Amino acid sequence: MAVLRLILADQLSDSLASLRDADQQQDWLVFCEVASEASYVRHHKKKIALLFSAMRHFAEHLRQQGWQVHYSYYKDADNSGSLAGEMARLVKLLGIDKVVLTKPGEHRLLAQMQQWQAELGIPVELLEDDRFLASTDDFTSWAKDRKQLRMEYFYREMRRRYQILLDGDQPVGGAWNYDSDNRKPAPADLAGVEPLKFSPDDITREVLDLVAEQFADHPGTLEPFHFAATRNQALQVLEHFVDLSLPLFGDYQDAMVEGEPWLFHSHISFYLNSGLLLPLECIEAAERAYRNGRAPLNAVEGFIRQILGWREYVRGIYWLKMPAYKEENFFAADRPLPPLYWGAETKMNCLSLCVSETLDNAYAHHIQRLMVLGNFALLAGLSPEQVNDWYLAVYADAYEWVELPNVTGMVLFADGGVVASKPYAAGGAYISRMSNYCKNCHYKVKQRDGDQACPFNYLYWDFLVRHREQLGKNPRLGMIYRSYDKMAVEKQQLIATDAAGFLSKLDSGEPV
Ligand code: FAD
Ligand code: DLZ
Ligand code: SF4
Repeated sequence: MAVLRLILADQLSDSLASLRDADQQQDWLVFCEVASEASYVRHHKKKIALLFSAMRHFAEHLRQQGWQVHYSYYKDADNSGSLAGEMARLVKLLGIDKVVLTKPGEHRLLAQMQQWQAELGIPVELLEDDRFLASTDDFTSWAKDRKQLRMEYFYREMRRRYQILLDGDQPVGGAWNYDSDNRKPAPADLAGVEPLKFSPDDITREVLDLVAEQFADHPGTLEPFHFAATRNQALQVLEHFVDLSLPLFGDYQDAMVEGEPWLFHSHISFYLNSGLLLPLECIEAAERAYRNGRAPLNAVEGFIRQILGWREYVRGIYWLKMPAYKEENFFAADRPLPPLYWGAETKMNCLSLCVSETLDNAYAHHIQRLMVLGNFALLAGLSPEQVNDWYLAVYADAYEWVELPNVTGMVLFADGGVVASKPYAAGGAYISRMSNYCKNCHYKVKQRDGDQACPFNYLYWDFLVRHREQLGKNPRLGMIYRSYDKMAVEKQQLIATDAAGFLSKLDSGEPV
């Protein structure tokens, strides 16, 4: 019986469930570069190049291992342009009796694939994606009967289950979480570790030409392009991080520095999410560095928490709450995404830098995504649908399972508090403390009102006042509302006037 085993762009792992019991003599391993997936949001050029190049390299790796591989190239004359179209075409072309695939990371695609058996008229088997450390069933049982789904408790269970950073059954060092040690502001001259860069080989070069030609209207800068394209290169990125950046990862995890987009972060999300790296090997590499005295506990625990905790947790939330989660809009926010997110002029230096780094690199680190780009979207009341589409398009590590809970839950509080216990809203003081962005800004971060005041300052209060009905009873915000109530009425009026003036400028398309 000939089985077609479809491998998606983010399923580039030898250990993929659908490869496990494959038959080298009869089965076909199939990759499809298709217009529908490359364009359902306007993905960053570098993201498309990264995935097409990694797919082509992985297909070659499988061919060299003796597999029959069919690869639908983007420009093939008979490429139908969609995954469903390619399945219909290839089932006939290759004489296929059955289709096997590992479940995708997006609800949209899963819903389509669940129709394929009826559409194709042959059995279609969808296997669980067991490259994650918590299955969707594990997460559902953890979530059952809990009033609150806080990441911290999920993370502790995962530490115990995988025996990570434990002494017996207790956390190494006596605490589960060293986050309070991980908030050092950036010294003025802080320079990050230069990321490992790979020169494009012939396969990548061909992909870069294709993307330049076919996706010229997509956002972002295509070259220079230095991402890893193979597992071997991705492993080098991991090793580079553990050796050079991990020791300082904790201290400067939340720091932001003008001209330093990469700092001490690992830059492995591209490879973890496309399957070139697996989560447990990254966690174990970090734990080994701690046990060998090569990195301190706050750094190692902080890094491991991101992968064993946050990454698994957001995936659990996604599958638990979809499809309704995509429609969540707790604050009924409906302001369109302003053109500054696509690089239009803004006098706000923090936003301008984070947007331009995003468009150049298809990357921004967590605090830039959360406390600058996300904080502004929250305070300005931007439409969750448009904000989600933006994050999904511009980051090379973005797939809906990970992007949506971070944006709808963590950044916009659009789920009403499933992921976060209060909105991550902040005034300019936070950005000023954690970065050197304010030094070169048109606005004055210490100024509270007037034309020169940092917009984050009045937008912060205006947001809280606008949403008092939804947030006023949140115990974590009680003190903040009390300090607003103690402000002089004139001060409260200035906040309202400045915010209204700023938002109307934003709406009229005037640079802010
Ligand atoms: P590091 O800082 O070195 O962290 C190590 C790893 O931990 C990351 O590679 C990632 O796999 C994991 N991780 C860290 N934080 C999170 C998190 N909140 N959720 C899930 N995994 C996490 N991450 C994505 O992989 N894809 C996305 O589309 C994405 N969208 C985001 C959108 C917003 C608004 C926010 C606030 C965060 C988002 N993140 C996303 C999480 C995080 O910003 C990125 O994982 C991280 O910046 C990737 O860079 P790094 O590999 O250098 O991470
Ligand atoms: C993001 C993406 C892009 C740009 N192109 C393709 C493609 O051509 N073929 C493919 O199999 N997958 C692609 N993807 C990833 C999918 O859109 C989707 O996000 C993931 O497969 C979900 O698991
Ligand atoms: Fe951003 Fe305000 Fe600082 Fe300017 S002053 S960089 S707008 S936080």
